[in-house]
Amino acid sequence: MSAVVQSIAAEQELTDGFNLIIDALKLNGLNTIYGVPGIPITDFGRMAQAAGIRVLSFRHEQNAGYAASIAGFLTKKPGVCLTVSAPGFLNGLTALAHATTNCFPMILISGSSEREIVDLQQGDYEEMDQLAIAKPLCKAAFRVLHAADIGIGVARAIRAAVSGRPGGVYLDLPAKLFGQVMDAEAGKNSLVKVIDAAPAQIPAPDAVKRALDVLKSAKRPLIILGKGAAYAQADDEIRALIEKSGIPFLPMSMAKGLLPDTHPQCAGAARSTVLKDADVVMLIGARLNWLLSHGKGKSWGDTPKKFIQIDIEPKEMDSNVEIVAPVVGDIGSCVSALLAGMGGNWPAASADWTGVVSKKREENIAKMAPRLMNNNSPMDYHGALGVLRTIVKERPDAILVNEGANTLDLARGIIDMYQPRKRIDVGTWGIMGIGMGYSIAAAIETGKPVLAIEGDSAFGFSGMEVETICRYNLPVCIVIFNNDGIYRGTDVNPTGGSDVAPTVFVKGARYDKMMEAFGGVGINATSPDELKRAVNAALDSGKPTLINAVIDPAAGSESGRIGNLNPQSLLKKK
Ligand code: ADP
Ligand code: TPW
Ligand code: MG
Repeated sequence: MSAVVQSIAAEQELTDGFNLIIDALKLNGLNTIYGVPGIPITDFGRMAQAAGIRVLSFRHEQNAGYAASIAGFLTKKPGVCLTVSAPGFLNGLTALAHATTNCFPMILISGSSEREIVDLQQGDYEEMDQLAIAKPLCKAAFRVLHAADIGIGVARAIRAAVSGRPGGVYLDLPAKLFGQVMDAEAGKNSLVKVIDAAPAQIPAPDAVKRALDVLKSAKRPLIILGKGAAYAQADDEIRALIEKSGIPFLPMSMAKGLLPDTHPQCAGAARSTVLKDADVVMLIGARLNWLLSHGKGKSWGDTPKKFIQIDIEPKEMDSNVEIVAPVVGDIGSCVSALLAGMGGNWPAASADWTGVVSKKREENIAKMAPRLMNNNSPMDYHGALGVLRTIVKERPDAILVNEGANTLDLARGIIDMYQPRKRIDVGTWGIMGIGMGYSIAAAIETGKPVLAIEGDSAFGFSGMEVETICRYNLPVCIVIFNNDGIYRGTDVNPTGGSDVAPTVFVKGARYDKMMEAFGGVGINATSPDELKRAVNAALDSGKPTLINAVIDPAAGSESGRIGNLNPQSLLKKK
């Protein structure tokens, strides 16, 4: 209780903004806050901690924001990020936009300066019209001016974040609100426990029938699972649909593990074949954006396709190509309705087609296998990822965080996942900087060990949070694929000048020493064998560990797997 409240408490039970916000969050099961303290939210953080909320302090708001965003993905509850005004708010805003883009529920709560001064632009401490700036970058934005409206404000933020297509919500709390006092009983009554925050959205029976008719007509069907399917937590229904239909499935990056990548119907290792040759494609919680080449062009081949799409967002339909069977609703309800409609004797996908897919898949896996077993030093990507692949197989409940270019693309292809929501990565934007925020939130929200596989450049975006990882003693093992730079460490400055090329970093950097600075374990690994020993030791001990994995600077390729998107390549194509 703040001093003001205590002094008046004798006559009348009072409460204040601080307590009402805390009570509103707790009432709705939001028990963790990721943030950075400062005016005007320092005391709020202290009081929240005192009231039993877990308040995790970061070194930069962007990382706290990414942590909140992935907490939302992992739990289906909005992750909460707390920042100070103007600069802190802006630092958190990238993560809020990221959450919205990726359809993760998140609430960014920022303290803000005095409205009267901000609106007259009179130059307050950290003055900024935050609400206006946040609006175009999130799903919804609200400001609370009166303590009596805190309950409603928090309720609206929660509903906006998790209902329908999930996304980021901004909640603006001006400094004055925190100290506002009101009658405790009235305050308690003003709080709202949100009932059924993300109501089921049942698909129309016609839409389900239409989808089943199209599916039945298919000769070479394919199911694509996206991270919306992972988010939905309808794991059993999705598995039943896939196994009952016998249709090959292709998991998008963060949908890997929804069914094991080793499942006989998994077409991950036959991606180009299934995209080219399928005649009916059912998308479940995946958008036809750049990650799927917009559903057209060379990678989709010449076979005419019919698309079925399951998504909670009706506006997603026909976004890139015609969707002949849109099924709008939440994935759990839609997949259950499809299963019910399939009845007892649904014809399994033709053995001709599934045979072609399995053959391709086995060929590709066999081709890759010897490269994964090399013990070269310095390591190449395949040698290093070969051992990490085995470690993940042996520890399927560990959470894998992954960012970089080559480090991302090759790890995604090589490391099989076995359980849902165990792979979290750069997402829809291909963003660098999620690494440490995601690792922290994954450890906090799930209690499972975390293995972060990071490009040396990617790591740099959030590297200071290794202190946070050590401070909270989290079971996070970071492996840095250190190839001395972005994509490769071998570029040279064409002018011969003393500046190195823009993609090149300090040669032979020892990132492991950063971890030692904060009391964590740091290890330099120069061969796959050393890497294997170090990762296993880290995951066994649960101690914060950073392994500097020395990778041949010449091993990678420009932009990893998406070099074709570089303007130079686009010019050449024309
Ligand atoms: P990926 O990158 O894995 O292909 P996307 O982020 O492009 O996946 O697509 C996720 C889709 O899932 C979004 O269009 C979103 O509207 C949808 N989605 C998210 N949650 C649900 C849900 N519970 N039910 C139905 N659709 C959902
Ligand atoms: C926020 C552009 C894409 S990948 C990458 C950058 C800078 C780093 C690649 O190097 P890394 O991996 O991590 O060492 P590797 O194995 O290939 O050497 N800023 C943001 N997001 C993106 N995507 C970039 C820049 C980029
Ligand atoms: Mg690199």
